[in-house]
Amino acid sequence: MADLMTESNLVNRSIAILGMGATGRSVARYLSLKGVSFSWFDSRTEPAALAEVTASYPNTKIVTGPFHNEMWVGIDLAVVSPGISLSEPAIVNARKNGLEIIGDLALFLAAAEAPVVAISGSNGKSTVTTLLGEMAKASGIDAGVGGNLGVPMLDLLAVGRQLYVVELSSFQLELINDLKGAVACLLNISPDHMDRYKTLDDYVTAKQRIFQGAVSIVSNRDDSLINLPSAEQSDVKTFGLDAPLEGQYGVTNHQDRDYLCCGDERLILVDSIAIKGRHNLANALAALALGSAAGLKLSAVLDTLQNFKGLPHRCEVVTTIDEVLFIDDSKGTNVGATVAAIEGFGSESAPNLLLIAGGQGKGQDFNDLRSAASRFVKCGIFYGEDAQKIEDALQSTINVRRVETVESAVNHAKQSAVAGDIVLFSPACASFDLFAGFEERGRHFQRAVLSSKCTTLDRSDQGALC
Ligand code: UMA
Ligand code: ADP
Repeated sequence: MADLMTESNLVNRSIAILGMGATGRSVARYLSLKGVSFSWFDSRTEPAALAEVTASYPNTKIVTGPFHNEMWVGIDLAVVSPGISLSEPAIVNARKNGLEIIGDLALFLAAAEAPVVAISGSNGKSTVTTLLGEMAKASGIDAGVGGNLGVPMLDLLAVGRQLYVVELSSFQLELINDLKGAVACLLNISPDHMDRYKTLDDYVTAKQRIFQGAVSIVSNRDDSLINLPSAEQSDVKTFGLDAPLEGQYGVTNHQDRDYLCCGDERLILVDSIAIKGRHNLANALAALALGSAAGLKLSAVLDTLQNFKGLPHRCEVVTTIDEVLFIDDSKGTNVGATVAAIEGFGSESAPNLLLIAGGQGKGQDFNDLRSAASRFVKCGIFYGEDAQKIEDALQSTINVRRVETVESAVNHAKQSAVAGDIVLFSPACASFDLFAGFEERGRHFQRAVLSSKCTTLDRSDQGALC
């Protein structure tokens, strides 16, 4: 496929871009720079970027409104944005009729002239992608860092780059069969986007595509849903939270202190790593393995682990009020992430967490929260579109409270928490019922926590919930 995607071959294709979001616009920029023309389709009647796109591409055929079979007349290659489902009838028919359908990843891999590290997983992608980008910077390497994380990967391409570190979603992986010699990392798999996939198997299959054509692989040996390729197929490095075999990554205890290790070589003391929580140890191990696969300087890699404090809204400490810690994990957008956050901050001695969760459940099974909640959560405060579903799953296990907004959830938590408790905002859901995205949702939480009249807890109703 790569040969067909090179610049000289693209000029001879009749190309359609589907979607006018960040991806579609980056594809348009890329093709325009190469002097390749295209048509542009978006199934919304008035996509947000329509005015900008029309003004910037006055000579391009732009069609909005529902996709249909006739739109393919004269087209022989479609570049589809990740948010557009491949089960759209017009796309299903086009594929049946042999139309070539790709995503921005195929164009990117064909064009990238420096090594590529591709990172996927249900959770931890942005953390590990950013961490590895920081490690590269500390090693003095000019790396382009982006993908699903934010900057579309085609916008990262630049002459002189020495490395690309890209976060890939399952949507971006759906159309790829060959990673073209990239270093591929699959961090973990737990159900997500079940409103897009018919079965968990379909989602797992999409994620596993990251291994196809990879020159070396970094993956999680603790994750039973990941099917690792055999060592004969590729160079496979695993990480896990147990003691590692030779050449693998893991955690060992030496004289009562935990270390991240490669085989029996102790690399770094766990306590000196800046990102906290068990799930972040897995992320740190993955980054160590990736740093080695990408040829980064070990000293720079280790320095970065000591300094990188994590991204906003990922288990971010907001403040402590009257000995109650408030944590913003607004990026906890699925059950797997929230379970990791609960297990990361829960106390083994007695349930200490007040969990605030809710939003759009994306078809997930909230029963999967039960085991972690029963061990660590003293009460759950639920809001938003799928609050009832979370409550149904947990009400026999923990105390629950329903509220309308994130702000009232914070108020209830402030009234109920006692010294030593942790208020964990990890919604396990998408945010789009009430917010523009997880960042806005996290900002609402943080503002409510820090609101001036509540710099001390209101204890008038203390214990009302828990
Ligand atoms: N559109 C249609 N028909 C549809 C759906 C969308 O025409 O059925 C159009 C919309 O009208 C809009 C455009 O497609 O004009 C939007 O395209 P898109 O949904 O693919 O989104 P982009 O703006 O291109 O952003 C995508 C990723 N979004 C999704 O995968 C949904 C961004 O990840 C990514 O940062 C960006 O490419 C750059 O690579 C966001 C995301 O939520 C953060 N990702 C999911 C996640 O992390 O869980 C996978
Ligand atoms: P992604 O980009 O895959 O969404 P992030 O790095 O943004 O991942 O982290 C999102 C959330 O996922 C975090 O806020 C945390 O709750 C959870 N998380 C992070 N790393 C892991 C991990 N290795 N395993 C499970 N959950 C994780």
